[in-house]
Amino acid sequence: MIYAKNYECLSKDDLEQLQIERLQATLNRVYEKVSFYKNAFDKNKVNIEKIKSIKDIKELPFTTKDDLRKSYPYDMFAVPLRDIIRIHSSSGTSGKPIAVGYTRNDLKMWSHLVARVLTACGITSHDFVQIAFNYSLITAGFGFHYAAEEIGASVIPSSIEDAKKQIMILKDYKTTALLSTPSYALHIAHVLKELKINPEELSLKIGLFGAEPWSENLRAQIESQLNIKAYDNYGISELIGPGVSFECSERNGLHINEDHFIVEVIDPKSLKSLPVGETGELVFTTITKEGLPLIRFRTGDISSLIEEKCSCGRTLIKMKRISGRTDDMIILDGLNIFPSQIEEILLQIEGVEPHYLIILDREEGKDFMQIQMEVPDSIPYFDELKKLEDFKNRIKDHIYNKLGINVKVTLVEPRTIARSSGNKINRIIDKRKI
Ligand code: DLL
Repeated sequence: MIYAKNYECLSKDDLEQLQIERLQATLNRVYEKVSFYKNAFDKNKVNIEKIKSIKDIKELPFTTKDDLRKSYPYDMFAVPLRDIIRIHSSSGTSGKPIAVGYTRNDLKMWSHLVARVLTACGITSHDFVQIAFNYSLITAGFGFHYAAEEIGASVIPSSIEDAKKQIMILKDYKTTALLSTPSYALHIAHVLKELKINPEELSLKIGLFGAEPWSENLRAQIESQLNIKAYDNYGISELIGPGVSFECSERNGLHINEDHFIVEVIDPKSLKSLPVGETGELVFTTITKEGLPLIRFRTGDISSLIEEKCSCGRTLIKMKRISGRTDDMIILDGLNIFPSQIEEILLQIEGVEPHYLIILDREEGKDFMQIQMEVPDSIPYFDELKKLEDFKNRIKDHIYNKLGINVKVTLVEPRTIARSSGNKINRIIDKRKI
């Protein structure tokens, strides 16, 4: 099912026409209303009259998180504060938060975009949608809530209650779709197993997960443990929240809502645009937002674009799932490694539980990576030293074969590594910076 066929299936020419009209209107508005953009355009000698095609977007300056931080809280809003009717903020996982203001039209548009996301993974008015995201300053809870109401689903705002309560709700309310971070879904699956509840006793069919990086292997684990089909979706609060891109039934890349966001991929070092298919940093320009319009916003997220006909019928371009961030990229022995690569490799090893910590440290001037894992249930703790040693070596060798790096592996008691509480989970401790 497609929520907005007239926009999600536009021909390339029609889409470009719509984009350029919306871009020009946005540029005029930000130049007039936001002093940051007036200064930036003047400084870079940008004549907005000359931006006549989407390709010309390269002439425009970038906006960074730092620019937004410097204008904290309201300096980059493009409307008077009386027109802002909701304020959220970025999750602030890396630094000071950023205030995001929405006008009435922004909120309407947001619900519409997230309704596309829900529809693409098969959620309809017949579904019971359990929203296990935090309802707070961050965008996830409210973003999904109003969209699920818009499509007429029965909305269960369970927020981030403890996993046992989530399970009680899943069972009693006959939830059919679970929305959460992937790590929280995994935690719920784990508690379900502890409670000896067979997932087949639940009515759950669909999982819609996002807000943090996850791998194909993690998807497979969540799907088998919860007996569902799991879908990825991506968004950023500065841009709107959830609703930027989403998987369809093909689950091979995330369609970008291009009639609202113009996407580019750039080389984060040279800042040059990269062709479709090449991996780099995602950059988005909002072309319909009123409260906080952003021009060439550098996300710090690493992905690439996929331009191919999708069997779902949407013509919206797709992006690959996020492989990491420019700023959580681990550099070790000159190699660039993303935490998602480590996860992908770990989960290929038999007996490995998807709970781990990556600790980066320095000893005698040499950086090293330590991976902290839990002893698998299949090896009774301290009982079988040889088996534990073999298990550690298997992990070390596997990582060395795949990535060419030597890691230290330490084992801790089962269930001692922090589980997701519903918020984004941090699996990296970089002691080198401390
Ligand atoms: O996480 C919005 C969101 C909520 C998206 C719920 C999807 C579902 P922020 O808190 O501003 O917004 O965090 C944005 O989270 O730059 C990515 O690094 C990361 N992120 C979001 N979705 C994904 C995803 C929300 N599907 C930051 N895969 C982004 C990987 C993701 N990373």
